[in-house]
Parts: sequence; structure tokens; C-alpha cells
Amino acid sequence: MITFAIGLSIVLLFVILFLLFRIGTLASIFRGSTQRAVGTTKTSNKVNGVLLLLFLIVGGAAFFWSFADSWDEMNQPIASVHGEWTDSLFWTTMIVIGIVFVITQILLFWYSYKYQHKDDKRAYYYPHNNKLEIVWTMIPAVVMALLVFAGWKTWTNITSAAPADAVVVEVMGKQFNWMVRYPGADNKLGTANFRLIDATNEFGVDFSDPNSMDDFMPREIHVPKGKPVLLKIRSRDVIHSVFLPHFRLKMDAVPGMPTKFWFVPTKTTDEMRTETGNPEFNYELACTEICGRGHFAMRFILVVDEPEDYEAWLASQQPFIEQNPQLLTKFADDAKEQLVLEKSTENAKK
Ligand SMILES: [Cu+2]
Repeated sequence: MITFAIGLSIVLLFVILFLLFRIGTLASIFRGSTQRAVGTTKTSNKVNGVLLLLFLIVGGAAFFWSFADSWDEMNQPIASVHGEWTDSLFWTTMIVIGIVFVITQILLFWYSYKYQHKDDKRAYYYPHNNKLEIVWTMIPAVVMALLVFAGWKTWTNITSAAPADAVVVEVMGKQFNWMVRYPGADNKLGTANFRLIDATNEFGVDFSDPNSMDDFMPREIHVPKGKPVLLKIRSRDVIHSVFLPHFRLKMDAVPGMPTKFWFVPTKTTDEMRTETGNPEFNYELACTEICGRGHFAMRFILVVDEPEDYEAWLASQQPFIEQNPQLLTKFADDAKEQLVLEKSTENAKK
């Protein structure tokens, strides 16, 4: 209600301002003073010109300051193979459009100031120049095509099919935390169905599927350095987004539409601690899709191990079903019920 009232008063304020402007214009027509720029118009032209120039200087300074200030956050060290490609693509594009942006903005605001209305100055009439048209159409078109082509090629590489020996990790987003599942020794994830979700079985794993028997759900993601890792991403409720900034990895988690992303980590967590000089450093998985009230808390730790440490960690994990054996009886009962049901239908048919 309060929001509505505030919105309405803002609209009314604009209506009043518009009416005042209209009245002013009508009054000046009535006085016959719109024919030439005189008196106040001249002053306001000058003021506008100076303000535009001021905007260029202050805005430009603020732009470079914010760029420099967030430099460290923007340039997190890279820890994946494809991260190098993503970054070189990003910086190439940034430099090309940055140069054009700076030049055009300077000209835009400087010209507004320099070529403001003056009584004794007439605008130079320059209707057409084919050569000029061709030059300023062709150059941006070629540059744009090159950027798009390079981007398309890199993206095709990044999103190609994962190697068969990739470590598979299922990442599931839910309001409000991430959950992960590993396929266990058989490297096959058991099937899942949202109908099977309950307080214990949060993934909705079908424990009548033999592939699910060794699946385990750790509290941290562990991956080996130098080996391909395939993230199979899904969501249980709304759209979330998997964001691992150091690996330059970002992929939406969409309910009902599994997505994936594979990458090769190049630095272990320990190596990164040495590189950043921060003994507390951890790779973080964050959610980058505003998904509700607890969105900010969707943080998950990812640890990159040396391959032998990874194997040791893997061996120390206990399958989910071993920790929750009651689920097995439940699924067995369900299967029994199903069998009884099928038998009785058959009997009824006879
Ligand atoms: Cu979120």
C-alpha cells in the first residue's frame, strides 16, 4: 500500500512538472519569444554545455576509479585450463570496446560544449559522404565479426563433450543450499526422481537402482588437479546458478532442465593458498541467480587436491545408503507393494 502511494505520488509529481513545462512553453509562444535564442535560452545553453563537460570529467574519473578500485576482485587468479581462454577473450573485447568507448564519450560531451548555439555561428551543412559511410560501417562490422568468431570458437571448445574419464559430480541447487552427489566406484549416478524427495532423501535418489548403492553426498566438493571434472547441474525448486570464479565457470541450475560444465583444475587449494598469501583461502561455489531470501548464504567449498590426496579422500567416503539403511527397507517395501499391486491387477484381469 505504502509502495503504491509512493509510486502514485511520483507519477503525479511528473504530471505536475510536465504541465508546468507545457504552460511555460505556451506562455513563451504567446510572448513570441521562441523564434530566436535570446537571454535565458543563451544562458541555459552555456550552463548545459559546461555541465556536460563536467559530467565527462567527473564521470570519466569515477569510471577509472571504480575500475582501478575493483581491479583485484575482478582479476581473481585463474585455476583452470579454459580460464586462460575466457580471460584473453574478455580482455581483448574489453580493450577494443574500451578504446572506442573512451574516444566516443570524449567527443560526445566535448562537442556538446564546443558547438553550443552561438548567434553569429551557422551549422556547417554536410549532407553525405559515401566513403565515410563505408569506412565507419565496415570497420566496426569486421571487428565485430572477428570478436564474435573468436568468442564462438572459444565457447565451442569450452562447452564440448567431456572426456569419458572425467570425474563426475552432481551439483543440485535448492532453497537455500547446494548439495552434491558423487557416483562412487562404478562412476554411474543412480537415477533420481523428484517424487522420491523427502527429509532424508533430499536428492530424490531411486535406491532400487543398483547404480545408486555407492553414491555418496559429501559436505565439500573434492576434485583432483589436472584431471577433467564434469559437473552435472540441476535444481530442485527455482533457478540457481553455479559460479566458481577462479575456474571462470558459470552455469545456471534450472529445474527440470539438467545442465553441465566440465573443466580441468590447474592449481590445488594449497598452491592457491601460497599464491594468494592467504592461508585461509578456499575455492568457493556461489549462487549467482537471486533465488530468494537465503540466496546470499548459498556458499559451498570446493577443494582441489593432488590426485593421490583425492584418491585417499574418495576412499574415505561412505555411501549414502550405508549411512541411511532405513531407506533400503523403505524402497524394498515399496517394491513389494508394487509387486502385490501388479499381482492383484493380474488376478482381477483373470
Ligand atoms: Cu541463489
